[in-house]
Amino acid sequence: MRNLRLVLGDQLSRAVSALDGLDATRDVVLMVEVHEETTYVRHHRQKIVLILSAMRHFAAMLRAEGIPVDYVRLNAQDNTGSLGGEVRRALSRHAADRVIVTAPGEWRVLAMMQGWKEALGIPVEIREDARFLCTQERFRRWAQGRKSLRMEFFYREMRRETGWLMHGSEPEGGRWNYDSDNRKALPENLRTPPRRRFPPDAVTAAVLDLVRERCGEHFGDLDGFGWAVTREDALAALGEFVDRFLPGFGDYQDAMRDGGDFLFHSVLSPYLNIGLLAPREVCESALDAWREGRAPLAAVEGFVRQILGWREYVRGLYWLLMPEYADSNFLDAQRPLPAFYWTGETRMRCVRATVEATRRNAYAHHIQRLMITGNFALLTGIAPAEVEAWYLAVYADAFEWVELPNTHGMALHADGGLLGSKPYAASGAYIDRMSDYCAGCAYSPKTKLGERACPFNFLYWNFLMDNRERLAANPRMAMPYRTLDRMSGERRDAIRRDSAAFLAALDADRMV
Ligand code: FAD
Ligand code: DLZ
Ligand code: SF4
Repeated sequence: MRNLRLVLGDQLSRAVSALDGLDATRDVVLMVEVHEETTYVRHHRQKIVLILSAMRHFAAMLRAEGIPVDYVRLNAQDNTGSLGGEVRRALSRHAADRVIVTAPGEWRVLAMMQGWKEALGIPVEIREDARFLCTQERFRRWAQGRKSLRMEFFYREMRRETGWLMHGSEPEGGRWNYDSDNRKALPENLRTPPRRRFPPDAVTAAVLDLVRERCGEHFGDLDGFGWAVTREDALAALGEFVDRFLPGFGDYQDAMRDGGDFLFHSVLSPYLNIGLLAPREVCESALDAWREGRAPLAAVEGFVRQILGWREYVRGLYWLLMPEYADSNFLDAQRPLPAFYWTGETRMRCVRATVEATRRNAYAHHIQRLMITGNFALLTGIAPAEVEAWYLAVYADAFEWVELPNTHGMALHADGGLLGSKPYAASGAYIDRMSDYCAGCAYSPKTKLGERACPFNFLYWNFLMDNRERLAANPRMAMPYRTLDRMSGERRDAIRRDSAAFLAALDADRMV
């Protein structure tokens, strides 16, 4: 039997299930660069370069092992531009008896693949993606019959199952979660060492030219492209993170600084998500650092929780709840996405800095995504689908299985609280405490009303007023509603007035 084995641009792992049992004397691996995948959202140009260059390097690595690879480039003559079209064309070249794929990371692509069997008239085997620490079946079992699907409970089960940071049946150090130690603001004089970049080789240089030529309309700088595009370099990035940044990871996990693009974060998500690194080896590197006394428990627990907890949990939820999940709109948010999400042209320094960092790097760290661009979209009622398309496009690590639950659930509360027990809504005081943005802003975080007032201040209370019926019964919202109710009617009117003026300016595309 001759198998055509399709490997997608985010499946670049030698251990991917589509390659299990491969017979190099008969089988062919198919990899295709297609217009459809580069444009279903207008991805950041660095994301496209990262994926296409990593695909080309991965194909070269397989060939060096003696595996036949049929690789179709984006600008190849006759490229049909779609995954389905290219599989069909490849079948006519290779007379295969069966197509083997690993399940993709997006519902959209899975639905497409499920139609191939009939469309191509040949068996199509869709294998489970085994690159995760929790199988879909295991997650379903955990979720079944539970009233609350909170991450923290899932995480504890995963800790017990892996034995990571466990002392018998108890968590190491006596606590499951060290988050309360992880909320420090950055001391002003603390400098983070610069991040290693990986200069483009000839393969990446060719892809950079291709993307410059074909994706001129897409968002994002290409100058200074420095992502690792091979497993070897991704491992070097992991080593650098564990040695130099992991010890500070916990303390400053929620901090933000203008120009501090990466701080103590790992910047490993693109490598994890496209297959250059495996979650197990990343966690084990961090655990080794703790065992050897090179990183404190709070930092390592915080880091492992992001991968063993959050990453596995959002993936489990995505496949449990899709496709209906994407359609919910609990807060009935309908506003279009403001143009400054693309241009950065706003007087709000925190938003401008986050958009500019995103444009420079195809990366922003979690708190920028959640508490700046996410929080602003939540408070101003931007339509979930528009916000989600933006996040899916602009980040190098964005694939729907991980982007959607984070945006739809965590940032926008569009799922009504399945993922987070309350909306992550915050006023300027929070941003001021966790960042240096406010010092250089046209607005003042200390001013609550009027022209100089930080928009997050009045928009926060306006959001609570607008959504009282939906949120007031939530026990975790009781305190803010009590504070709101203690305000004078005059003050509430003034909040309404300033918010209406701000939102009108936003809708009219005036500078805010
Ligand atoms: P670190 O802070 O160093 O964390 C370590 C690793 O933990 C990350 O590499 C990542 O693999 C994992 N992780 C951390 N937080 C999460 C989380 N909430 N969900 C899943 N995995 C997590 N992450 C993506 O990988 N792709 C996305 O498209 C994406 N979209 C997001 C959208 C919004 C609105 C928000 C609030 C978060 C989103 N995240 C997404 C989660 C998180 O912001 C990124 O994983 C993180 O910023 C990646 O940077 P890092 O590798 O430096 O992470
Ligand atoms: C994101 C992306 C891009 C930009 N280009 C390609 C491509 O040309 N070929 C490919 O196989 N995959 C690409 N990808 C990744 C896919 O979009 C991804 O596999 C699906 O979204 C499923 O997660
Ligand atoms: Fe952002 Fe408000 Fe601070 Fe300006 S004052 S940086 S808008 S939080």
